[in-house]
Amino acid sequence: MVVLADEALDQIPLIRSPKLGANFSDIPVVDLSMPGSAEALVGACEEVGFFKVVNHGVPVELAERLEAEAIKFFALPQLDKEKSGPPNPFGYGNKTIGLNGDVGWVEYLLFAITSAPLSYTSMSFLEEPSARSFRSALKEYLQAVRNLASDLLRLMAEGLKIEPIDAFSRLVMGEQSDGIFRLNHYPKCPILEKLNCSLTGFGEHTDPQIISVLRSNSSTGLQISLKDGTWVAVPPDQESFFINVGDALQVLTNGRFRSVRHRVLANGLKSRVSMIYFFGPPPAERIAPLPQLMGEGEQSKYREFTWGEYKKASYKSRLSDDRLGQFEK
Ligand code: GA4
Repeated sequence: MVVLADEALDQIPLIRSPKLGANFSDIPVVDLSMPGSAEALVGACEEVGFFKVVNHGVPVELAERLEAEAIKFFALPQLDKEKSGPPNPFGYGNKTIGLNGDVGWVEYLLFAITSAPLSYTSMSFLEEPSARSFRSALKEYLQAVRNLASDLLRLMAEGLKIEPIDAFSRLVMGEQSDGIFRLNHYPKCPILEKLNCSLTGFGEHTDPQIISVLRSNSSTGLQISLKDGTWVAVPPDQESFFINVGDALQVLTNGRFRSVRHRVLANGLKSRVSMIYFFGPPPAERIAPLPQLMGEGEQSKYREFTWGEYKKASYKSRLSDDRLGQFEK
């Protein structure tokens, strides 16, 4: 590991990569206003496990309002922010990720989300009367992104030609479903401009859930790993949403869809703010390939587990671990 003069950076893995920043111009785009979007979505989930959604119908102002509230929060004095932490696993976190020693150049807020009625874990700063605008921006944003996720999951069933049309969406829209919402702030790190390497903002991993819906500001940093193992940078687009296939969806499709490995590198010049809604099923839900998707005689590639079991195993793992590996047959 390269040792930097700044002590705070010492603990964070530096990724050596001279050519970083080359953008991947082939990120699949799903245009919800176009015919054929269901097939485009399925193709993207199979080939990459990642796509960008345009003409999604979520007003850009909703994301901008929440982003502005998040920026205000992250600008508070450190001690004030820490009153809403540590994340165990929900709350404010700074540099440490998860419970097993992962670190990154990032601070964040993690909320558990329950549906029907939509609610989120409270934390110290949200109780303040001054957090009213944060709370209303959060609720409106979450509701809009839930509707988008529901549309996308229905489109997925349509594209795969399976019934019922809510085969996927029912898993994450029900009362007991297990959602998580994350607001990330990756401070800019000017010292990087002088070094020929990058700094880990959020280390490589796959998301355990079904799908994740991400929106970021216009700062670069997100990278995804393609089938051949190469890392490519995702050009930011604050008007679009980016969707990750998660581990649970890979299992539900018996490996047909790909849970995409991704990571975020710190930016030297501009801080990055991202918001991600992770859609998980109820803890008791059995995660196994949908029978409607299995060909004749096709066997499941995974041994059976519930979402609760998978989550428990996830929290015992390190970020970069191959979490699905231990459930493969
Ligand atoms: C990755 C996806 C989501 O950000 C997250 C993360 C969670 C956390 O930050 O607390 C985990 C990580 C994520 C997977 C493995 C465990 C749990 C950190 C970690 C090392 C909120 C999630 O659900 O899983």
